[in-house]
Amino acid sequence: MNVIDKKHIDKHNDMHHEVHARRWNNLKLDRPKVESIVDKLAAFQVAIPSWALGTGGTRFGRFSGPGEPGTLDEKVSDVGLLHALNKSSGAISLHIPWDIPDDPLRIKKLAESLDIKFDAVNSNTFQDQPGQKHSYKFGSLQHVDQKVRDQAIAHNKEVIDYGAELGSKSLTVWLADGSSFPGQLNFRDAFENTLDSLKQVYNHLPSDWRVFVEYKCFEPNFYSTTIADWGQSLMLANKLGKKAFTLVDLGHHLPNANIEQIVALLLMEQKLGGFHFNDSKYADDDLTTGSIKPYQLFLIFNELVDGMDRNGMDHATSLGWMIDAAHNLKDPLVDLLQSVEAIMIAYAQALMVDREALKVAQKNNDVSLAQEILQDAYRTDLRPLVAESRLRSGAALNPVECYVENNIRQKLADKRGVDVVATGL
Ligand code: PSV
Ligand code: MN
Repeated sequence: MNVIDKKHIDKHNDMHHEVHARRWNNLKLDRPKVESIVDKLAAFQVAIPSWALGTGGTRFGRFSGPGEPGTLDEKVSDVGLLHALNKSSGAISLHIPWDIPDDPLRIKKLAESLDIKFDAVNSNTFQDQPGQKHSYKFGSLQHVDQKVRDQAIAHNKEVIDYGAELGSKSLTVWLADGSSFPGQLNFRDAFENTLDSLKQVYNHLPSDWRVFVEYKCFEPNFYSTTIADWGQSLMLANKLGKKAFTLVDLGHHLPNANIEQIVALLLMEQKLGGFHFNDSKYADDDLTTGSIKPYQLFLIFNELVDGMDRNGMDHATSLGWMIDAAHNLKDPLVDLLQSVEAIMIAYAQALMVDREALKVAQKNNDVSLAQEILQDAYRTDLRPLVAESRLRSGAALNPVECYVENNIRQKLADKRGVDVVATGL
């Protein structure tokens, strides 16, 4: 028996319909443009990372929650559950070897039955696995020893092969490689080794695949990271070729970095490939998207919409949209629903920006008016629009409320027990 099905969702929608209809009608009266945005929101899908379905830990400890998914089948089912509730989470992103599909056909079928696709596959050379021949303690694709590099290259190729069996179309490479002390590493050699290794991975990509090169300014290394920022990622992507792109993870920047500007320029270069959504106060905090800096999220979407439109890109399919978060305190499924909601709201607000008026204000150096235009979109409550789009897609008007009303976590705990710990960080 499914823990949630159509009849639960219909019941929830019936209960909340009257209030929703009033809010939606008022919004439509005030902002007729909203009707033209409904379908764009419905098409926009955000992939769920397989490693965010369990309770994440910090290096100080981990406090697991009840009913965590103990198998890949259960992880796919959890994403199916999210997708049933919001119809915006129709994809899962796997991390290998945390989620090796033992029987790809079975997993594929399960995913299809839940309307779930396989988004980017992620390699992991930031941890040693039991029985592994060479250690990644001093890096992987950058390593001074060719044997270690070869092992990491082979792993990335293997990840591509797993992904191909499931229907993925992209590989995301994030490297922990770097150094923690001055003098430990020759920067140039590390970069060149990484490039050389990535070239071999790139050559293994099927013709319709893309590789996303993720960057991160620090952590786990504290002095240098070999792919530390968008410049270094872009250099690699440019040298690798047309199937290589930069991936922006919102938590991977130094404090106050202007991420919206980075996004605008990467789109100008046609080199933005993927996105990892999360939020943070200090660094790579992996908090719920939109929970700390919702205005920044809106400004990023404002540039995304502007840049994708200028390039003639399809908003829903041209980039790999994904959440990359960890849930130490909240129920991971509720947290993911909240992240997707924040993403949808920011996207809707960006679609509401009066771009013609903004262009004129920019031409006239009318700084105040430019700000008014952006904030007019940002300060409009578009929650009824996002809910209406969900309603028309057959999802719940309020996914979090529907989840709570139906005691879903309790049902999962009854099925799976309270002691399972999901794989991940
Ligand atoms: C690294 O911090 C990262 O953002 C990369 O995307 C990893 O693949 C993911 O988190 C999970 O560790
Ligand atoms: Mn990431």
